[in-house]
Amino acid sequence: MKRKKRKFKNKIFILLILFISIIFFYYLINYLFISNVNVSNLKNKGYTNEEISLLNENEEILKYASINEYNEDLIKLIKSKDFDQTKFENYIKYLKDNECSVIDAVYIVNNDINYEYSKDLVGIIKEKYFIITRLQRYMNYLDKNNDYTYNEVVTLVNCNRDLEYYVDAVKTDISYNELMIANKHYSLDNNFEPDDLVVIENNYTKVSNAKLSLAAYEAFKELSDAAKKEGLSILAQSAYRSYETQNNLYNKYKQTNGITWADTWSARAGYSEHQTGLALDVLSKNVTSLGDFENTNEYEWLLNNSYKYGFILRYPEDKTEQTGYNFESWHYRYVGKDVAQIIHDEDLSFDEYFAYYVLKK
Ligand code: DAL
Ligand code: ZN
Repeated sequence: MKRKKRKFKNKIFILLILFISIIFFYYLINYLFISNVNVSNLKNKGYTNEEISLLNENEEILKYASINEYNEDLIKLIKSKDFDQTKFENYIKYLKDNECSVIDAVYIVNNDINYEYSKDLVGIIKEKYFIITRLQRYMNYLDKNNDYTYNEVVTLVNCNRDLEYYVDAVKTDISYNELMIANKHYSLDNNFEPDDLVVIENNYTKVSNAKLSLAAYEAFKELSDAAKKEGLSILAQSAYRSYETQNNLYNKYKQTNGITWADTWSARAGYSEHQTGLALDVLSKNVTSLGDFENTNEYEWLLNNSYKYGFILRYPEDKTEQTGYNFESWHYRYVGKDVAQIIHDEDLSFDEYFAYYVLKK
């Protein structure tokens, strides 16, 4: 009885070994046969052993190499630092359709760019503030302004300078709250009025009944107090302006100085940041003219410190092309501390900040 059982056990064991061996040899023969065919095929095409082992890492690539002629770019491609195996087919197609280097093709495909190759394309897409949905606009703008640098093209298109002031303007999205934009491309409804306007206390303003949105006002008081501690006086001169007030102001400028002058110094009604309740013009105690403000210690202090309180100089001297307005040393815009810090550190106009960081398209 015992012997019978042992015999049975041995049989099972032998069968198992046999089964495992069959499977092992099946795969071994298969592997040796297939890879030998491939290796000699690839060797005949001109690939080195090192290259073949690289190709061998991915079935799709191996297959491609074995049915096509020797391709130096293929090796460059799989060796490149940012090569992504899942995009293999796209690289190959881009390289086939465009005369460009492997490095450029990898960069273009990795960034999901589907656009005919040119040196300009690479220049544009490598710009820090490049926004993919604006690619065609950048290329068109560059076409019309081929003396501009790629940086200028991206910056100006981000500020919508390829569009026509007022004509192509759209309604601004007020749900961005303290990041809502008002400029020659984004307008406010005639009846838009912030619902949290507060009257500025007398010791923070040179004019009575000046108003700001609550958060902007709190931040302005903090700013003004900090300046005061350093012996400086920063006071509101003009803050919130309704559509009607702005309309009267603009029309007065237009009548007195003509439309070109008016449009570079004043917003048309509906396009003014003053209507948002988030902007204000400032002066110091002893200065009565806006034009003189840039020569004051207060202006100097604001240049270095306003961002710490959430304010930015809205129309800087070196960004008039972006903002569409002349340099205004007196006009500050509340955006909150975090955003003001970025705008300060990256030296952006609010217009470009808005396109790249808020709208993202
Ligand atoms: N001065 C600025 C541009 C305004 O009128 O809103
Ligand atoms: Zn202003």
